[in-house]
Amino acid sequence: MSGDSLNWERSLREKGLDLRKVKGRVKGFRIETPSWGYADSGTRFKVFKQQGMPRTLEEKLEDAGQVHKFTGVCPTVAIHIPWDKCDDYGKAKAFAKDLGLAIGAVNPNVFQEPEYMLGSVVNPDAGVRRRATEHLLECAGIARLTGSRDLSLWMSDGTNYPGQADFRQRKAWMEESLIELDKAMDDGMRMLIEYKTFEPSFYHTDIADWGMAYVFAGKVGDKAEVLVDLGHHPLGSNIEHIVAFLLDEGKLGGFHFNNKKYADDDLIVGSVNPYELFLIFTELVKAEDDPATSGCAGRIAYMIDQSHCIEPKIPAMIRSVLNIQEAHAKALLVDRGRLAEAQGKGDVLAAEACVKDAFDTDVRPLLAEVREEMGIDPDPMGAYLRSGYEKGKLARG
Ligand code: PSV
Ligand code: MN
Repeated sequence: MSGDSLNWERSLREKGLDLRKVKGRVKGFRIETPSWGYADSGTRFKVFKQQGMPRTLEEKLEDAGQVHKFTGVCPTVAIHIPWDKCDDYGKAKAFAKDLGLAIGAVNPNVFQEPEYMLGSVVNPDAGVRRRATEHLLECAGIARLTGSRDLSLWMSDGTNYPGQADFRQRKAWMEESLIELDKAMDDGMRMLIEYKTFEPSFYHTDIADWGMAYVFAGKVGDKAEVLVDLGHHPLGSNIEHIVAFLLDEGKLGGFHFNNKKYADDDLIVGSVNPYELFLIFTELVKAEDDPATSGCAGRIAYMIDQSHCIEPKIPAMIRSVLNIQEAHAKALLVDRGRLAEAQGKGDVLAAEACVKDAFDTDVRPLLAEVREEMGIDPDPMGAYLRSGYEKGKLARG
């Protein structure tokens, strides 16, 4: 069966899958885009400035509105504070609403101020630790004003040299700060704890991997869950295994989609390793269908975290959304009955072929049909490029 792409209609028929259900799940899958992904960004070596970049939160929301308009599945926009700091969050919320959008996760930023050179909530200076925790509390307040459910925390803290700091002391400070934040959060709000193996520090990171994030989430309690950013693992990590493990523990709260080839985490999701993305979705879809994990799977915030460097921003975001939808749709086509049977028999090759068959299925015509049924253009990228919005952006100066 390998080689040619499989036909999705035949694939559905042969597996006895319900077309309406598959389409319904594709239509219902929401993806949040990041405000910072629309603005000028680059690497520490160079920011290649593009023309017509949004300068305010309102302009970023306008651009995000285009992604939602042409894909139909991106109605929320994550904000980063202070990058998106504004005087009136109620007004920003209303502005978003007029565009058919809502403000999504609020991301505190404890990595930019000069005071944070040696750390934020784990800085050796108590005054700096206080300042960083106050910023987290401020963001909880902002989330209340914007009506956001999620506070998405990436703590950049870490050290560069052996002996620079006391790991356990820092662990205690981290815990203290997160617990204080938890107390300031309303019921129904969530704290998503992100991990990253390295960068900006290179010797150790205070929340280096999913296990550490899981432990902190456990200490904080019910509101805290783990956020998996696809770019934040050592090379060779089996991310789908981590995803399945966290789902099984009921502690997977969010995703940051992107692609990493070596170290950076800002490439278009699914551009380098679409099979990995599909395998991750296979675990997610399975967890949605399992009563033991469906509660956790149903709460997951799916967000893109990409600051594109050389790509035009809105098309890059649209491409990311399309890649995610393809991976999701393919995962919906895995023949679970056949897979369970092969696994039960220990038939390694049949099990692997079962997963690969779904991946090899060309779901693009299925997605085009879904889009038509949603009343949008079956070719979101083409429709956006024809719309003239890119040209219109240039008027911003
Ligand atoms: C850090 O690399 C990260 O993934 C965090 O989610 C930040 O909030 C985001 O990127 C933007 O810098
Ligand atoms: Mn991230």
